Amino acid sequence: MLQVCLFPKANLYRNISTAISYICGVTMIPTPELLAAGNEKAIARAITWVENNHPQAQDLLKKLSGNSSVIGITGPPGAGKSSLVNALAKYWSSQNQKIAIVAVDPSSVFNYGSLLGDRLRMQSLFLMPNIFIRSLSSRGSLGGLSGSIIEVVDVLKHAQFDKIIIETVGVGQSEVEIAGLADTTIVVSVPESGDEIQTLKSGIMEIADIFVVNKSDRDGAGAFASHLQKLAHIRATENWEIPVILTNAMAEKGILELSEAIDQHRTFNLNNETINDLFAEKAYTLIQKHKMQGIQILSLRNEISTLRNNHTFNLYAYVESKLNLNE
Ligand SMILES: Nc1nc2c(ncn2[C@@H]2O[C@H](COP(=O)(O)OP(=O)(O)OP(=O)(O)O)[C@@H](O)[C@H]2O)c(=O)[nH]1
Ligand SMILES: [Mg+2]
Repeated sequence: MLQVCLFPKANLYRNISTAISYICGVTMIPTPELLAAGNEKAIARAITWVENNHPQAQDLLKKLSGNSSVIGITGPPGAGKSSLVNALAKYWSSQNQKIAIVAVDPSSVFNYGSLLGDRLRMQSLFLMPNIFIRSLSSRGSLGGLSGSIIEVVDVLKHAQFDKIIIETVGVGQSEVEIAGLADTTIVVSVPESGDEIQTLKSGIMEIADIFVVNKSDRDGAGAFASHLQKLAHIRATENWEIPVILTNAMAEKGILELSEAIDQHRTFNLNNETINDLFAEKAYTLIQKHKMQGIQILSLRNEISTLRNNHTFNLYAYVESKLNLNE
C-alpha cells in the first residue's frame, strides 16, 4: 500500500514484485520449516519433488514427521466418494480444521485415461481456506494408488493438516494399499450394490473400518444397510464393530455421524497395536521401491527381446544379473 502511495510508477513496482515472487515460487526450496508453517507453495513443490524423484526429495523426507489422521475413501466408480469428501471437508473446515484432499485419478494401466470429474465436483472446495487439494495420477502403479502416495502423505502430515483424505476407486489392489496407508478406511457403496454383495464380501469389504451406504435417498437403502450391519456384526472384534452409516452426500445428510465415527475409530486405532503393521507395511513398500529403482518394465522387455533373438536368454540368470546390478 505504502509503495502505491509513494511511487507514481506503482504498477511497474507491482509487476517487478510479482515477477520476483514468481521466480521465488519457481525456485523455492520446500524446507521442513516452510511445510510446517503450512506454506501452500512449499507443500505443492514438495509433492512435485517426491512425485518426480527429485534428487533432494530423500533428504527432505528424512526430516519429516507428523501425526495427522489419514482417512481412505474407496468404493466402486460413481458411488459418491468425491461428493462425500466434499461434504466432509466442508464440515471439518467449518470447524477450523485443516484438511488435505488427495484424489487419485482412476486411470487405467491399460489406456492411461484419467477422469477429471473429481476436480469438477470439488470445485467449490478450491476456494475454501484450510483446504488443500491435490490430484495424483495412479499411472504406472500396478496397485491403482499413486506410486508416491506414501511420501505425499508424509509431506502433508508434516504440514500439520488435521485430516488427510485420500479418495481412490476400488480397483483390485488399491483398496488393500489404502487400508495399509490410512488410519481409517471408509468403504462407500450404494443401495444398488445389494446384488454385488457376494463380491463385496470377499473383496473390498474386508478392509472396511466404516461402511457408508451413500445415496440413501434411493430405494432399498435401509434394507441394504441392515444387510451390511449383519455382516459387520459377524466381523466385529472385541473393540470395534464396523458402523454402517447412511448418507446422502448431495444433501449433506449423515455427515456428522460419519465424522463422529471417523474420530471414534481414530481414537480406537491410536490405542491399538495394528499401527505397527501399518509402519511395517510402509517400510516394506519403501524398501521395495528403493530396490526397484531404475528398473523399467519396457527396458526389461527390450533387453529380453535382444537376448532371445541371440538365443542367450535364461530367465533366472537374467534376473540374477539384474539383482547384482541393483545391489
Ligand atoms: N441421488 C444421489 N446422488 C448422489 C449422491 N452422492 C453423489 N451422487 C451423484 O452420484 C454421481 C457420482 O458422484 P461422485 O461423487 O462423483 O462419485 P465418485 O464415487 O467420486 O465417482 P468416481 O470418482 O468417478 O468413481 C454424481 O452425479 C453425484 O451427483 C447421493 O447421496 N444421492
Ligand atoms: Mg470421485
